[in-house]
Amino acid sequence: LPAAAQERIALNQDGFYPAGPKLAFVTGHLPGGPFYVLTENRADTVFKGTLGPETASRNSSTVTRRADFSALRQAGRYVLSIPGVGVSYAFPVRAHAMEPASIAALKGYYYLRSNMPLEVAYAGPWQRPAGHPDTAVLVHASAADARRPEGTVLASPGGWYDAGDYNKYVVNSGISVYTLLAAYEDFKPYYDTLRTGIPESSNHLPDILDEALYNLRWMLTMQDPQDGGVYHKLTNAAFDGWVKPGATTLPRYVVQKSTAATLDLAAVAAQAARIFGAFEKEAPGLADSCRRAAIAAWNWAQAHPAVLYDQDALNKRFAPPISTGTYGDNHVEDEWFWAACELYTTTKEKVYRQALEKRISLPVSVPDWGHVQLLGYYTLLRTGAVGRPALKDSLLRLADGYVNALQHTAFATVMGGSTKDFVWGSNAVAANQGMLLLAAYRLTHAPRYALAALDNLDYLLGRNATGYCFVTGQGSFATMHPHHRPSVSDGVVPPVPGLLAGGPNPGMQDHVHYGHTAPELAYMDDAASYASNEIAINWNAPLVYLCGGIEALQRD
Ligand code: 9MR
Repeated sequence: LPAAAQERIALNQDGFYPAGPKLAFVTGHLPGGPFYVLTENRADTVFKGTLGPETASRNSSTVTRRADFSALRQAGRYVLSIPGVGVSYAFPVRAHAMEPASIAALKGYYYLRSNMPLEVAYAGPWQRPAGHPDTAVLVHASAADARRPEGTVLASPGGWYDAGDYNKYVVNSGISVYTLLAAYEDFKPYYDTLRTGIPESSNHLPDILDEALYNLRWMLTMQDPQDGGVYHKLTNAAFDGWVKPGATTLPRYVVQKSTAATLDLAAVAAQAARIFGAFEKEAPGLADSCRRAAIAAWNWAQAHPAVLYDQDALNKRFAPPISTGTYGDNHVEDEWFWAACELYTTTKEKVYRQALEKRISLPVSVPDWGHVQLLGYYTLLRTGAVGRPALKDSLLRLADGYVNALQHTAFATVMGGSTKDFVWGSNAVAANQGMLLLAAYRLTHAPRYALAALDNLDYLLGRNATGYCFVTGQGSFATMHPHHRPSVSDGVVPPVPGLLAGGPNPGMQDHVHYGHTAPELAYMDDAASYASNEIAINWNAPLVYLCGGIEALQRD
């Protein structure tokens, strides 16, 4: 059958839980009528249903009809057959259906590690030598001070590459590490035994903590030990070409310290101090170092409450000019709030309580690297450090708004309820909505929230207007050409696995011709499309949370 028929039947290509909901959506005008679920060899029809009414999407001219086969509970491998359209990709119904994605998404970070060789035993065909060592990084003119003048050589090794490029950014690391650590805090029994096949899998720390630690240790090196301030990023002056990790020997710089980077480090270091306190034997002294780093960062921020990272302004004053990712955030009240929440939760000190109280009524929204208010809410609600019904109320209000809108969308997902969802990195919007919905579920145990979270995971794994599974190496029809330098330069046909593509983005800032301009279709599986097909640490993190959280809840 032509691929087109398969792509018209949009469903979670990784499959379904036996007792869970099972929805597929067929796109394009159809008269309606029956649909069938057949065994993969097509010998038996195991389910017959009727397509739902035609629904128009708000985000493109796509129309859909729903095929609901939730009543099929028998484990197996199946295809969906729709007369007049064709047959879907084969998919399983099985226990632990989201486990492969859960493991792959977490393992995705291993492949982003910058300064260690990826060995064949762990990396398979994606093995490679170590990338950028970052043992001799220069202090950029924008970061120079009397103690560390321009050109001072620092060591800042380790950490993940941010995305498809080879730079390392503290702001983006903040939300990414938080989200992995939050997954651990929220689903501890699940992660205590989850192994992803990394070099540390045989040690006594859960793999998710080993992975988060790989980046956290790097973040700590970005802090000036003298004053507690944190450099905004470690970067080339300009992006590398399509080269292998570490192949270029261009100078690397740490640039100006910023309040956002410093508060982000304060937040995750405080969070880590809490978590690693339970692992004193496995990671001696770590909790204590993290706690001290967090407090020092906070104190620097107190003295520099709004030092923003403005790359254009910086380039007018300093050389060489820096043209890599900015993560410039010109509103840091939410970073203040989040850092205060983490520090208060960990230390119980009054100053942090006062700082968070001052900002507790700021608006909340689904998090991204520049909007972190809700991360503080998650922490306060998880730990009960501040007992305030209003926190729970506003989180639930946000979640209810989503759940109520869901039934009217063409793919019955929270994602796409608003055209505004389709930004650069829209797939992370879907994943972060899922994380919020799981938080709502954990607070209420109302199934509608967990089900809506699973709907969004279905979206990411194929139940969307493009028909793509957006996680490399998962599903049947997944992203193959991410904007990811290692994947492009390694000579291996399949891309590095477990990475979430950015997703539909009608902004199309890369000026690539996508073939579609409508919000939910503005996606191009082409390495040139950095605005729709890059990968990034802050996009994978909520995917890890969502897959792991759903798997964990299935087992409860
Ligand atoms: O994820 C970032 C997105 O929110 C911004 O709109 C975009 C443009 O500034 O940058 C994205 O982040 C990129 C970063 O700047 C550099 N590394 C790759 C990131 C993902 O595209």
